[in-house]
Formats: sequence, C-alpha cells, structure tokens
Amino acid sequence: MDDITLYMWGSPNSRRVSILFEELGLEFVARNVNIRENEQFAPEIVALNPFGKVPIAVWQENGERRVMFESGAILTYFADRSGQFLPAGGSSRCETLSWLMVVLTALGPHSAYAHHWSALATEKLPQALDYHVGVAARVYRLLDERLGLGTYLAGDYSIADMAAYPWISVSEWTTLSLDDYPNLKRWHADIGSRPAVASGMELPLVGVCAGR
Ligand SMILES: N[C@@H](CCC(=O)N[C@@H](CS)C(=O)NCC(=O)O)C(=O)O
Repeated sequence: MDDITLYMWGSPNSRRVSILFEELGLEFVARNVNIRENEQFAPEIVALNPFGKVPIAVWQENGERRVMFESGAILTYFADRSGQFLPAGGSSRCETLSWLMVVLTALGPHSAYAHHWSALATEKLPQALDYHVGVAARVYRLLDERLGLGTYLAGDYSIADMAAYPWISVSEWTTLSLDDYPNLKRWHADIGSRPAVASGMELPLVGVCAGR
C-alpha cells in the first residue's frame, strides 16, 4: 500500500480512520475537506465518493489505484489487510463485527442527530431531541454494561473501539455526561492514553468538528 491519502474533516467519522492508520503506523497524507465550506461537493471529492462525504481513502495497491469511502468499510478493509485489530475468523471475528456495527449504525448516527437537535437546528423540536437523546442514552447504557464485563468492546482492542472512541469524545453533543457511565468513562480514558489515538484525533491539521 503506497501513496495513501485520507480525505477527512475534524469529525468523529473521519477520525475513526486516522486513528486506525496511526495505530497501523501507515504513512499517509490527511487532506482537509472543510464541510462547513461545502468542499465535500467539489468535483474532485464527488468523483471519489458520489455521496459527497468524508472520510475517503485513496491509495496504490498491486499497481492499481484503490478508492474507499464509508468509515466502517475502510476500517474493515485496512484491518483485514494488516491482520490487526479484527480477528481473521472464529467467534472473535463475529463478536468484533457485531459491536462494530452497533457503533457504526447506532452510536454515530444518533449522537449526530442528538447534536443536530440540541445545538445546530435553528428550530427547536423537543420531541425530536428527546427521541435521539433517548436512543443515544440507550446505546451509552449498552456500551457501559458491555465495558463492565471486559476492557474493550469485543475481546482485544479492535476497530470497534476505534470506531466508538471519537464519538464518545464528543459526548457533550448528545447532552449526556460520561459521569453517568463509569465503565465507558474508564474505557474512554484508557483508549485516549494511546499515542496513536492521540495522533489520529489531532488530524487533519486544520478544521473543527461539525457534527454531521
Ligand atoms: N456513514 C458515513 C458518514 C460520513 C459522514 O457523514 N461524514 C460527514 C463528516 S463526519 C460528512 O462528510 N458530512 C458532509 C455532508 O453530509 O454533506 C461514514 O461513516 O463514513
């Protein structure tokens, strides 16, 4: 794998991938796509991902150019390719993929919707806010209970943890407090102390979280 470029924004979905790339010790260029300035709709970006969203990874492999979008797809591909952070088979692979999907399909989206209704929407809709904060709280409870049983979400440290960490780092977006979820709080501090996680969370070098 050569010439890896990660198109990203300072957002949880993007930082899942920069964390994995740092954990794998990959050399890559993190290119800032400012979604507040609608740069995700630039022809160069839409040519890579017709959905007009980041993260997007572009690299050379076996003499051809590869392009991937969707953070979960990128995490799975690079983890499989490296043989790290996602078991190759057996029940531990089933378990890791199951928790990864909970994080991808529930934690991220409902945290983002809670943020939308609590902070970004110009019209206040209490019913919408309550619904999404309620689902986010259900996921927080689930993760907290899970992390009461073990150090990480699925056995060893994995891409499920990497996918969850950036969203838990912006827990205030959901209006929830980690003080109410002690196992999740312990896990968050533990994961955050990893140098690769700290490096991944600093990327890209410009831009701030938009919460979408
Ligand atoms: N399911 C996608 C979500 C990607 C996503 O929503 N990215 C946001 C930044 S965190 C984005 O590009 N937003 C711009 C837009 O939706 O126009 C993933 O996990 O990669």
